[in-house]
Amino acid sequence: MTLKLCGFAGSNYHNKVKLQLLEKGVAFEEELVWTGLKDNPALSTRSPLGKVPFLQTEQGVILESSVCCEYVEAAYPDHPLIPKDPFAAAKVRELIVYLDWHMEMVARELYGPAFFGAPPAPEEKVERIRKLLKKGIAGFAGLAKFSPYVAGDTFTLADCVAIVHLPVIANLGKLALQEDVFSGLPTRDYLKAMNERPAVAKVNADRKANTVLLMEKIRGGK
Ligand SMILES: N[C@@H](CCC(=O)N[C@@H](CS)C(=O)NCC(=O)O)C(=O)O
Repeated sequence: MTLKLCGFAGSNYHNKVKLQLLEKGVAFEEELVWTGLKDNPALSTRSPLGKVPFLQTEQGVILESSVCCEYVEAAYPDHPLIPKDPFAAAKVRELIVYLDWHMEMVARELYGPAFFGAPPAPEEKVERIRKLLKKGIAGFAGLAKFSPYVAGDTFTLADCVAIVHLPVIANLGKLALQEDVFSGLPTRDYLKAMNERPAVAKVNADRKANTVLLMEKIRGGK
């Protein structure tokens, strides 16, 4: 059975795993699984929290994007995206935790009003998120190298995560916080350079096409 990545291409967590698979040259299929539908056994029977992405493997389902990525690294060791050296590997994983948990998950609290037409968030929530997000980004700024990759001179799994999260967080900053949350960091030049990679360009093209469908579904209340 070919490995299946289940989710939708408008999701940054889906794209984190997709970019890894493409960069490594692993053969896989995508199964379109939406979230937020009322009756959706394709999701509810496989993902107890109703979240995507997940991997459908010969042995069963694997949930959570970071766990999926670790599985992919272990099961498909060619073109490794985590260094062999334990310290260097830890530094890559550290960046991933910062990006996922101290930045993206914080910004995500305002995605509803910023991107999906939900009612505006109360001012105190906006200010709480601004403070937390700035703290997370300041922490990330102390770790990220951008030389030219986020962990140093080699493309790693941390780039797969940075490439999918940084643009969403930057947009969130503009729309919900009215500020350039990455001012002083070379994120724009980094993302432009990364988009020259065929795998990144494909992920971004698929994301744009799928986001049109996603917005139609949201507007149609489906
Ligand atoms: N910690 C999860 C986060 C995944 C996540 O939040 N996915 C979003 C789509 S980008 C989702 O499934 N949202 C639906 C929901 O939370 O109900 C992971 O890393 O896989």
